[in-house]
Amino acid sequence: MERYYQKDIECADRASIQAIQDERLIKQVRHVWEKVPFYRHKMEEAGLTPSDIHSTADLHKLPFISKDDLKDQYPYGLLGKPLKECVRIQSTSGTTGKRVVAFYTQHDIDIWEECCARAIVAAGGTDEDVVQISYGYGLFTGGPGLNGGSHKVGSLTVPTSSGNTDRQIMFIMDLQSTILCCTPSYAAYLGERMKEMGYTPDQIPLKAGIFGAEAWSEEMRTDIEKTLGIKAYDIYGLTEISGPGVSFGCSAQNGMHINEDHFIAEVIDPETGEVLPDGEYGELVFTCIDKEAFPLIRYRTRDICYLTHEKCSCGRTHVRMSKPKGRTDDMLIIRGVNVFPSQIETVLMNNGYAANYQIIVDRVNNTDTLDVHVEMTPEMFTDNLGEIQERQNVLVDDLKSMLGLKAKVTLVAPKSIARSEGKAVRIIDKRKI
Ligand code: DLL
Repeated sequence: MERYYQKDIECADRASIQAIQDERLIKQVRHVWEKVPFYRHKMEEAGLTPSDIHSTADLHKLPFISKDDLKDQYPYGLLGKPLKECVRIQSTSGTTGKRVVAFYTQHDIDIWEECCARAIVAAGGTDEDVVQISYGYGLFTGGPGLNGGSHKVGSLTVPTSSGNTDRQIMFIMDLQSTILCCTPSYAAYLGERMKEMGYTPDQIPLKAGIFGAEAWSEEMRTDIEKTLGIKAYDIYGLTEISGPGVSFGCSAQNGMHINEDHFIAEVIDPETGEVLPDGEYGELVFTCIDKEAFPLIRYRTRDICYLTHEKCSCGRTHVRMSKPKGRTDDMLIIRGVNVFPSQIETVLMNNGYAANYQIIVDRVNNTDTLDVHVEMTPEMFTDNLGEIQERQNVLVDDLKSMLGLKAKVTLVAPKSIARSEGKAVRIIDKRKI
């Protein structure tokens, strides 16, 4: 039977959700107009005052904000509350330029942790579970967010943080952990390591995993579920909007429910800014309607997905977002063709490879090159060059039909590509170096 952390709101009818959103949006717009000069200027530039926003139907009138705005306002420019009311910051793992620093009041933290609790309960978590959190703790939101959610559910929380793989496995086995929270790439690595150590899925006490923080394919989900003997749930979020739990997967494993009592989602055409209907891929945009310290309005996430209001078999009524197929800034343009790394991953996994690969893009004699390095699995490992060549050819053909582009494929030995304990680094774009 499906269980919920906050059934009344998670399964509320559309009219009730709409009413909550309308009321909170109006209040939030007034709040940022009064407290955050940045928003007042933006609204004035667009010829708007708070009295122009009567409901969510007026949301489209408000200007977008982007990561560049966040960088320009770093660190305190977007604060919606005095510093003395803020109790925490978290920050992005971004490697380029200034980091994004997000602020939280105690109220913001409570809401964030409730969102994570919803995700844990949706994955079957109860106060009898042992929840091992192998997302990084610290500035990254993964560890702290799920830690808070696990406390709210009343589960026994095991804050291992990321890394030290053999110790992770010792805790899984000794404490009989039932729910694992980490990035999908780290889950795959833990599975690989446990298999090497001789554990079979039925010996592994885990029953569910809550995996997110990076794009991962359905094929990778199936793979992880098989090796660890679990059901794998997706979880999505971003530091700017609070962290994990902005949306989460349910028993239907078909998209993620966005916590609509806190966030209004839109999908827009990234070129024109036009709002797109359900089912159409575009850039996801969020408006936080009850955030106090860091109230982002129409924030462009750069994540590419679509929304659906179709009824979900789990009983939750909140809109679902599809698995993000990548980010606008992850999309590679190779010889004019748009390529998402997730498409390459799908081809590899459909051919029996694990998600241990690297995509190397370069420009040689003014022509873009796409090189895919992929590890053979231990079972397929061979030094028979003919066989390797044959396997490479199959991948080249399949990539050609998926991408419409010729790639070079190099099969490499098992374990020769570095494993990641957090978000995997899979793209090396030498054109940018
Ligand atoms: O990754 C928050 C998080 C932690 C989410 C733990 C889930 C679990 P950032 O480091 O700010 O925050 O990165 C946010 O990661 O814009 C997406 O591009 C990507 N992302 C997050 N979750 C998913 C997911 C955390 N389930 C960025 N599928 C987002 C695909 C995801 N991409």
